[in-house]
Order: sequence, then C-alpha cells, then structure tokens
Amino acid sequence: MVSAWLMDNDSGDQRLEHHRSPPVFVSLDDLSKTAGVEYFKVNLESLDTELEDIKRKRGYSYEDEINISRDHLPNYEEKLKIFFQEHLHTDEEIRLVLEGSGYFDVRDHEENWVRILVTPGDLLILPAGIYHRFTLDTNNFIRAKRYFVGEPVWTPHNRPCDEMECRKNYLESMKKKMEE
Ligand code: KMT
Ligand code: NI
Repeated sequence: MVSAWLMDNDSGDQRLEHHRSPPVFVSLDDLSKTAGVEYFKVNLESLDTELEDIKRKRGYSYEDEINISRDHLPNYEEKLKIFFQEHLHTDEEIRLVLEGSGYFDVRDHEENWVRILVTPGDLLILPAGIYHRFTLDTNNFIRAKRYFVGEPVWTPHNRPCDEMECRKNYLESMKKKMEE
C-alpha cells in the first residue's frame, strides 16, 4: 500500500526514507488535492478488471516494462542520476509496480517534497507538468509497467521550465482544485 510523507532537508543518501522529525505523513486524498497525483491499488494476482477499466477509460494504448536494477538497466548509474533530477513531462507519468519498490518524490502546492513509497500493486499517475523525481530505495530494484496514451514520449524537462504549456496548465488545474 502506498505511503507518503513530507521530506526532511537532509541532502544525504537519496535511497533513505528522509522522514521529517517527527514524521509528517501525507494521505492519498491530500496528494490528490495538493499535487493532482492519482493512485489505484491493483490486484496483481488475479486478472484485474479494475486495471482493464482504467486502461480503457483513460485510453492507455501503449504499455511496456522497465526493470531498474544494476543487472538489467543499461547505463544504470547514469539513468538513476537522470531519474533523480527534478523534472516534468508533457504527458502523465503512469507506473504500475510489479516487483520491488522505490520512491517517487513530487512537489506539492507549497513546493514541499512529498516522498511516495511505491510497492507491488501500486498504480501511480503523475499529472503532466508536475515537478517530480524518482529514486530506488535501499533494495535497489523495481520492475514496473509503463503506460501511455498514444506514441510514448519519455523526455524529461529539467527544472526550471515554467514557461512550458503543460506547466501552466498544471498550475491552472491545481488552482481550480484548491478553490473547490
Ligand atoms: C521515470 O521516468 O522516472 C522512470 O521510469 C523511473 C521510475 S519507473 C518505476
Ligand atoms: Ni519523470
């Protein structure tokens, strides 16, 4: 089950939890309201009709798998550095964890880093235009499905890129959400 918390300001090992002292947890509801992040729990054991529903409703026409581990990912060290640079995408980042674990860090509306621990069965959807990053945890392994609407574009745009249309749209939609 996904668990999320506000990060401390310690620049030490990115693979550690980086809890604040005392810890401040963030609920899925808060994550949706303050960052537009969506989450679904998927049953990996049975053929999950909920997953098929989500794919159909949201038009996920493309899928593949990513295995992030020293033995499986070409240019492992270099890729990990790229994943952990604060960036955004012009489209949603959709990941379903199959094995292993890791942290997606997202900026909330107050620019706090929220660290989201993902484990098998977690389907996380980061909206287009949200600043975020990814790191493995101390297990050093994650295998996940990647979904996409149409032809996949994985390009990360490193911060700052506030002038991008997707960034402006994201901020606008968050503002609306906060006013609800
Ligand atoms: C990305 O784009 O940050 C990644 O694909 C890495 C995380 S996938 C579990
Ligand atoms: Ni990304």
